Amino acid sequence: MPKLEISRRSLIGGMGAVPLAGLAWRQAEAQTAPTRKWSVPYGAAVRGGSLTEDADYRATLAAYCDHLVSEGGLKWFDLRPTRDRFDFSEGDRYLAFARANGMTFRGHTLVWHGALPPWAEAIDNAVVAEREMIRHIETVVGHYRGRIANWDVVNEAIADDPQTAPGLRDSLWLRRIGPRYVALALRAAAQADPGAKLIINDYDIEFIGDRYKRKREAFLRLIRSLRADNVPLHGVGLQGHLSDNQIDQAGLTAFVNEIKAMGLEFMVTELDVVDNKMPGPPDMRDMVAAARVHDFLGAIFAAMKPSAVLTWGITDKYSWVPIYFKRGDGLPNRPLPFDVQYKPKPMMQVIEHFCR
Ligand code: 9MR
Repeated sequence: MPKLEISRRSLIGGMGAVPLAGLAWRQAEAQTAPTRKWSVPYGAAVRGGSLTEDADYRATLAAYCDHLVSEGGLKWFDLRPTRDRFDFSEGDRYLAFARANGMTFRGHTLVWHGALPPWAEAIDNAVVAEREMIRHIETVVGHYRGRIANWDVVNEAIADDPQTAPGLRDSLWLRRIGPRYVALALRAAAQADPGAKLIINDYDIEFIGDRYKRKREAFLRLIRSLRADNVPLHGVGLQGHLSDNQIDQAGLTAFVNEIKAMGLEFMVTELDVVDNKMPGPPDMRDMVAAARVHDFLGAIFAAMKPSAVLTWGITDKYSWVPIYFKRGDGLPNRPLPFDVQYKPKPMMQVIEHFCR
């Protein structure tokens, strides 16, 4: 494993003060502070090719992250190219990197509407769907039993605009098994590794607007019904793919308060800023993105400390955002806390401000 190639001083030292509202940057303190083990652990999603090829990438992850999660590798598409073959090579590699650097590795994701291989998409009946879903969870959680302590068991179960209860997203799992697939998945995961924390994860509940409010309500409805049925569930993940939409701070704080009242953990699982509709000049855009993250984390921390904050990648060099949300002005997207040269951006200051 490479030694730390970038020091905290060289990363943070060149930044200077950033005049972000409500944020006093204590540079001297930051230069001597430990880079990890913040009071709320920080982490990032990791990518395979970059991990092999890019030493600065490895060093930045090792310098800042207490958690890692894989962007791919543990999705059905990667794990199960055919029905009967489970390929753990990518996941095992991420886990080895995480462990060698004293990080914990979270599993993403066991049951999702996306990233399904063609053979799974083609499942056309309830018996096979249930059998394969359970076999998947038993095999994958079983393989990592005692080594992956935190799983996104069900990802994005809520419809984008839930008009009527229960408001679940159309997916292979809903179509073939019905709404009970969520509880089935959680129960199977608990059985496969009773020590693992089980999370349900979703997005788009943090913005101002009726659609987001409806999604928030549907998500809470699902969580409450799982609790009422004594389904094993330890926490709720909010992805946090932010954008030019304003954060509904009161709504988000109220949501997190509900989670807290149920005795569940809350974590931020995929934070980044989709910046295709934000101002052009990079400096200005970085400030707007940081302010958005400030609003988002501020609303969450007003209710409770999350158990972790993870960004969906760590550097603008490697992100899903340009694939789907390229800018009209041709300028590169800047969705993540470090730029392409691995210099921390104001977004990282905001994360540190809340988490350290
Ligand atoms: O960033 C991920 C991208 O590299 C993959 O191609 C894609 C499909 O597997 O998934 C992306 O990650 C998604 C995550 O798994 C769930 N929430 C939304 C993320 C961004 O699309």
